[in-house]
Amino acid sequence: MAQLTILRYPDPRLMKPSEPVEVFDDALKKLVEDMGETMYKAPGVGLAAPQVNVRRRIIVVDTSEKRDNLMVLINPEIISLSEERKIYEEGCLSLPHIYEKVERPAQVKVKAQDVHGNWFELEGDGLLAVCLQHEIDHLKGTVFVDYLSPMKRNRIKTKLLKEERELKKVASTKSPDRNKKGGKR
Ligand code: GNR
Ligand code: NI
Repeated sequence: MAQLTILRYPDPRLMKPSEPVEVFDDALKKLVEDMGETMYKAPGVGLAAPQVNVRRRIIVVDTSEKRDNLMVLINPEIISLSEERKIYEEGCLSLPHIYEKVERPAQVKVKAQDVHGNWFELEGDGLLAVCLQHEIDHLKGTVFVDYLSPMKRNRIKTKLLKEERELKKVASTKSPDRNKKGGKR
């Protein structure tokens, strides 16, 4: 088991579409396990492979109260969306501490493959419906802030980039390697 590094918005790798999974092997099972561990540790209710720098159509979701119901969806596709819509305050592990209201269909039906390649269907409402749509968006390269106004999105982008610069500064002054290769002090 291993924890994976989660990419932060606006990393361009989060904006690229993912490719379908074609081989259902042990490497896929290992990746899915590591994604589950990464999601629980974060903690989050979902995680998409592109968030951990893997451009494949793989998501993991657990919206259960006890956090004991890991769902794995490979090559997920939305089959139907309800007319009814709901507004939900969304967050994303790739945009730490950013929460904004997003309106989406309230119910969703999805088909996906399990780790063995067997197809199944899943229906969700409430947080599960939000989460499934949010994760499947990641596979298209879409992040929830793409639904906000350009002004709001830019404010968020600037804030996260500034935070990232601060994080890098702290990391470089704490690193024991800072004297090597002319690293900044
Ligand atoms: O952990 C998460 N919480 C969440 C809350 C409201 C709407 C969507 C989500 S998904 C998010 C984890 C994540 O970033 N998945 O891509
Ligand atoms: Ni997300």
